[in-house]
Amino acid sequence: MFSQLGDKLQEIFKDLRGHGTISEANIDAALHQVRLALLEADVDFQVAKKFIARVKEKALGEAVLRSITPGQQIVKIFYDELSILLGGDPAAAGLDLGKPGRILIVGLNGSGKTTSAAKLARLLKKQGRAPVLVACGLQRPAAIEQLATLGKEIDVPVLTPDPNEKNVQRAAAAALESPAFAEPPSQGYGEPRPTVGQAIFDTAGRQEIDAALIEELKQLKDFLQPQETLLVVDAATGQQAVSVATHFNDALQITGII
Ligand SMILES: Nc1nc2c(ncn2[C@@H]2O[C@H](COP(=O)(O)OP(=O)(O)OP(=O)(O)O)[C@@H](O)[C@H]2O)c(=O)[nH]1
Ligand SMILES: [Mg+2]
Repeated sequence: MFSQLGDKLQEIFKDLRGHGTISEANIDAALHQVRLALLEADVDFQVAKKFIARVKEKALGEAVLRSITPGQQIVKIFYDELSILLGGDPAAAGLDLGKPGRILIVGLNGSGKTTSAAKLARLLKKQGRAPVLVACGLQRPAAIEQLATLGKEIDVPVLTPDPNEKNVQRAAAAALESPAFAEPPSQGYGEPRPTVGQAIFDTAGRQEIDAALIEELKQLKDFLQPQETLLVVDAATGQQAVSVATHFNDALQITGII
């Protein structure tokens, strides 16, 4: 998807650069083609529209059109705005090493929550923190096993609920009282040894239309008061990602996206 979009943009930019002088009509034509290319790449309509409006406003600035290399400058505006659109610099998680941290992982079924929870735990461990993975997806026993297996691979403790526990809030409460969270294991961490755990709560997948399950997540969030609520989305979902992110954000005020 991105390589096709890249090829198209290259073509459009090559054409723009070729012009010695550039008129508003040249810019409009290029923007029209870029918009089509974005929509063909399954970029959300509103996102494409806002992007085009921002580029146009900057490109029509006097300084750009009167410069010696207007084509080059406009290509640079495109490039800068595209970088922002694609995420800019990743933000660091707002976790304080000195305080116990709680990270809630949410997302649609099969979006990669459990895998991302383990990747995040591995990253935090590398940074000298003491992550603990907590299984809060209680519907499927295999989901708990999956988290336990991943935790073993990266040598991070995994807190699993009592097999009879059907209430996620109680499962989360039990995990927070567990010694693994309060006192991270003495081995396997660098110096200085972290004194408090960073708990990552892996939840069961939801469909954005499933109000009851979303409500359960809301209650879990109210109970946990996590510093971070991270939404995991599959990078290949295209424009659907916008509606998914909007729904989850409305219900849970997410703080970031993986
Ligand atoms: N290629 C690729 N596959 C991934 C990635 N993350 C997860 N997967 C795969 O996607 C599938 C689903 O990943 P999970 O982490 O189990 O997703 P989940 O959101 O926890 O799924 P549920 O708990 O069932 O809702 C698995 O087969 C993963 O191996 C990724 O970054 N790249
Ligand atoms: Mg999972």
